[in-house]
Parts: sequence; C-alpha cells; structure tokens
Amino acid sequence: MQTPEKPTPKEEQMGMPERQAYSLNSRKVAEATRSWLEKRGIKIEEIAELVLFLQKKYYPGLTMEECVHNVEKVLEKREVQNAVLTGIQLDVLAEEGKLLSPLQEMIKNDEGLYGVDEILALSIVNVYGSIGLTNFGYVDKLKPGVLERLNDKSLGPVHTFLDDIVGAIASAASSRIAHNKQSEREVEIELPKEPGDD
Ligand SMILES: [Ca+2]
Repeated sequence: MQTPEKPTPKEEQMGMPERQAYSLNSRKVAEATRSWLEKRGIKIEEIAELVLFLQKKYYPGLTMEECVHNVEKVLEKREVQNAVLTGIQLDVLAEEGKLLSPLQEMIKNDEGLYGVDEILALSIVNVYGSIGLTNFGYVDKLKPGVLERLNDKSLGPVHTFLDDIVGAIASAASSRIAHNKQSEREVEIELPKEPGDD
C-alpha cells in the first residue's frame, strides 16, 4: 500500500500537493521476472537442464525435479530478479533500436569488448558464493542446450544479456545444490556439533 508522504516545508510553501511515496511491491517484481523470462522464450525446465548437465557427474542420482526446484529457489532472490529485469530490458530496448548510440550498436551487435552483460550476470552467480563462478565459466565456454540457441545471432532477437543471465541462474542453482548436498552429507555422518552450530 502506498501512503502519501507529507510535503516538505519547501513544497508546502510552493503549494505543491502531497507526494506518493515510492514503495516496492516484491510480488510484482517476482512476477515480472518470471513473465519476462517466459516472454523471451526461456522455460524453467531449460535452465534446469543446464543444472543437470553441470551437476550430474558429481551427483548421479540428481533428478530433473530437484534441478527445477533449485532454479525456482534462485529466482526467488531479489538480487537475481533485479539482474534479470535489468538485462532483459536492455536486450529488448536494443532490439527495438531505442538505446542511445553507441550503446545501442554495442548491445545490438554483442560487441566483444563490452562485457557489462557478464558483469551483471555475476551478481546472480555470487548469490550462492564463489563456487558458482567455475560453472559460469564452463557453461559460457561450452554453451550447451538453451545457450546455443541464445547465441545463434541468425535467429533475430537480441540476447546479449540473456545468455549470461540464463548461464548464471543455472550456475547459482548448481552452487545451491552443492551446498545443500554437503549439509545432507554432514547430517548423515553425524558430524559432532561445534558450539554455536545451531
Ligand atoms: Ca552475452
């Protein structure tokens, strides 16, 4: 709910009306994230397939269902939602020719020396710690599954930011799995608790 903010003394002096305070609607941000990924042709299952590709050699019993669940958990994070919305917005604006030159041409042509797309994606990778970084580099190099499609420039749409974002979400979900599997293992072998472990 937005509540009007009291005008500052200066505004009152100038006869300005009460302002609407900005307040963030978290649910809206989460919904917009899901809906923009979908509009840009990305299915959660495709990201989950990348996770399975990255993790199956470490956890042979890992299921697609677990991968989907971990992708969903990553997408609940605000840092992730912020990066998704920012990157997709820039892709869309570049596609429509609405950015200012020379940024317009750089993003449209996925200029090799640009690199801000990768930097933005790192804010997703870092959510579950630096172990996601290795996976991020790995998928960026191999471009398996959905990443191959996103990198095919002949198809038309601009995905300069989206390819890194999708790779980053898969990498973060992989880190989340690794962290959780480690905790499960520690419970299984009943490691003695250290003081203050609870
Ligand atoms: Ca890129």
